[in-house]
Order: sequence, then structure tokens, then C-alpha cells
Amino acid sequence: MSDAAILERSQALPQNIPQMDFDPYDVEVLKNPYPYHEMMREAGSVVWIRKYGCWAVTRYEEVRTVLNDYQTYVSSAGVGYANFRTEEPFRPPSLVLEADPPAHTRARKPLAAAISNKALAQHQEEFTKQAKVYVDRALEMGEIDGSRDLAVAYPLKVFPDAVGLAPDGRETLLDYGNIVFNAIGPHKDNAVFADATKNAAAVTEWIMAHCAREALSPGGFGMSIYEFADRGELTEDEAGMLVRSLLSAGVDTTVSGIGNALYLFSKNPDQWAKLHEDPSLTRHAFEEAIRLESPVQAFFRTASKDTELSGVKINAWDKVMCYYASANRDPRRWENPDKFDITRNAQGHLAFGTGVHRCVGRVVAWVEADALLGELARRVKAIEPTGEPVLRAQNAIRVFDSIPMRLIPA
Ligand code: OVM
Repeated sequence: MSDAAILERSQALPQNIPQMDFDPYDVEVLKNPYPYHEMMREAGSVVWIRKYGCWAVTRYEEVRTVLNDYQTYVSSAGVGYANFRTEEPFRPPSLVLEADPPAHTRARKPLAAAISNKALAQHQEEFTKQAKVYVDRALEMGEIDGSRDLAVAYPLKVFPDAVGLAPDGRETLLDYGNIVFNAIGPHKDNAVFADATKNAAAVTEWIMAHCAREALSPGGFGMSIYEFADRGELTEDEAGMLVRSLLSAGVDTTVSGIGNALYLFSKNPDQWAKLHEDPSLTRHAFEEAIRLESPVQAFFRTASKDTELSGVKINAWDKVMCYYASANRDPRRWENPDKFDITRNAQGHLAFGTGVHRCVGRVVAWVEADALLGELARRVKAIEPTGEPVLRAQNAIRVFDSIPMRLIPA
């Protein structure tokens, strides 16, 4: 939509529909989003974002409703602000993320198989061993950057290893993730997106080369996707595209989840004391951490037809921004929603989404978090902040570039 068309549409909306004037992709908003989430939640069940001419849902119930109705709210027109109906997609669409059933169902199967419990069990020992290596190193250092030394270093070692990638050039995975997730936001006049995509051509070339069969070692998640091609259930190109999905979705998300958990613990020493006392709470604590500081803050859906959502008329091909992070702090659903409480039941949080697209890789995230945070829980008595954490301005993911801390050994 042109700016003029957006203005006209905004002016024609019924008076009772809340219209938001702030820019959800302003750097100040990205760095301090929660007051804006609250403002939208309290303004109404569905709000209109004037700057972009799209809808936003921020309450738990509406976010669930949209995500669970994949026929009305499709993913195939893109899960970012860009509308694939009217704009060339930024990259060839993902066969899973940017697809609807039945194509989505078919593409998801090999991914789910590649990272099944049985497949993961074969890597479990290595995930555990590497957690010891990284925690040993961190304890030796004493003062660390929780982001650089743990939240980035550990996933960037164990995940590509499990996929079957060679050790060289792995920082490119971070560059690619940053491109893909920033592309969820607007592309026009957006400095964050422009900055992330400066080297997009070289980064994309590296990624696609590493999705090829030749780049993958036997026994990894990547090669098990190619086994579907061997059986004729996928073409060679489709297999490569699904490996691309692993590399797109599998790094930044876990880097963020683990880092956000460390951030929360550094700010809530009483909660770390609880976890240290009972490390069996690790999984529970991780779920609570990603409820409160959700790695993916928002994805979009696109209305496939004229419809109505909580009394608001949505037009065919309107974009709907679904705020997982806000649903996860909706006081209509959660008691004391802004409090980090590792003993609360965080089940039902929407950090992994819900419905047919619910994160297929969440088991990998859990194994990583269990291994690393579990090892820390046993061996670290206290986490003390030694400086102010630095948040990255990112269009989809909440992630810290730096979390200075001191680890006190048990
Ligand atoms: C994909 C993909 C990319 C980014 C995120 C994601 C959270 C999936 O390429 O399939 O899921």
C-alpha cells in the first residue's frame, strides 16, 4: 500500500477502532517494547497501526485465535510486514515458515523427522559434553559476557555440529539469521533492515552453498533431510531449502532464548538461588524465561478473505501483526505477568507460537537450554551483573549483544 492509500484507509475506519500512531519499528520502541505492548492491549482487542496500514493483536486470546485459524490467516503471503501478494519476496519463500497446508504439512515432516527425539538422542551426549566445556571456560574466566561467551558461543558450536556443518565460517550463520529476522519488519526506510542486509548477497551465497548435500556430514540433521530426497519424497532442491530453514531458524532463536534467560537471572538473584538449589527446575525456568522475554516478539499473518476478529472487520489481504511477546504478558491470562518466577506454570506461553506452525525445533532449543543452563545451575552459586546489558535493535527478535556478568562458583 502507498502512504496515501494507507492514510485513506485509516481515515475510513470506524471511529471505535483504536488507531496507533507510534512506529513499532522505531529503534526506541524495539529497545523498550513492553510499555507499547501494554498500550495496545489496553486500547482494544484489535488495533490499527497507522504508520504501516496493518492490524496488530496483542492480547493472549486474539493472538491464539489468529494463529490457530491457518485458513483465514495464512502464512503463504509472508510472516513479516511484506505482502507476497503485491511484493516480490525478499528471498525464495521458506517451504515451511511461508507456506500453508497442505504444502506446509508435507514440508514440515522431514524437518520433524530430522530433529525427532530419536535423532536428538544421538547428539545428546555431545550437547552435554560441550556444555561442560563452555561452563568450565566461563568459570575459569570468572567475569564473562553472558551473551558472547555462553548464549552465542554454545549454540554456535553444538547446533551446526548437529546439523553436520564444517567448523569454518560459522559467524555467517549469525549474519544470515539477522538478515532473515530483520526482514520481518518493513524494508522501506528502515535503517535496521538496511544495516543487516548490507552484505546479504555474500551471506546468502555462503548459506546456500552450505545447504547442499556436499556440505553436510553423515549422521547430522541436514543429511537426514536429504534421505527424504533419496527416497523420492523430496526433490534435491526442496531438501536444500529445508536445510536452509534449519539454518535460518535454529541459531538466533536459541541464542536469544539462552541469553534472555541469563539476563533475567542476572537481574533476579533470588530466582538463580532457587534454580541452583534445585537444578531439576531448569526446563521450567527456561520456559518462564521465554514467556517473559520472548525471542520472537511478533510474526504476521495475512487475511485470506474478508473476516471479523473480535468484532473488527478485517479485509482480505490485510496484514495482522501477532505479538507473541505481548500475549505472554497479558494480565488477562497471567498473574503478575511481568514477574520472573521460575516456579510458575508457564505452559501455554506463545513464545513458540501455536497451531500448525508451532516451532518444530523447540525440542532442540530445550536440549540446548537443559544442557547449558543445567550445567550452570549445578556449578554456579550466583550470577552478578558487572555492567549494563546491551540490547540489539532487531525487527523480530529480542536479543542482547552483551550481558556483562560475574559467575560465582558453587
Ligand atoms: C525458515 C524460517 C526462518 C525463520 C524463522 C523460522 C521461526 C523459520 O526459513 O523456515 O521459524
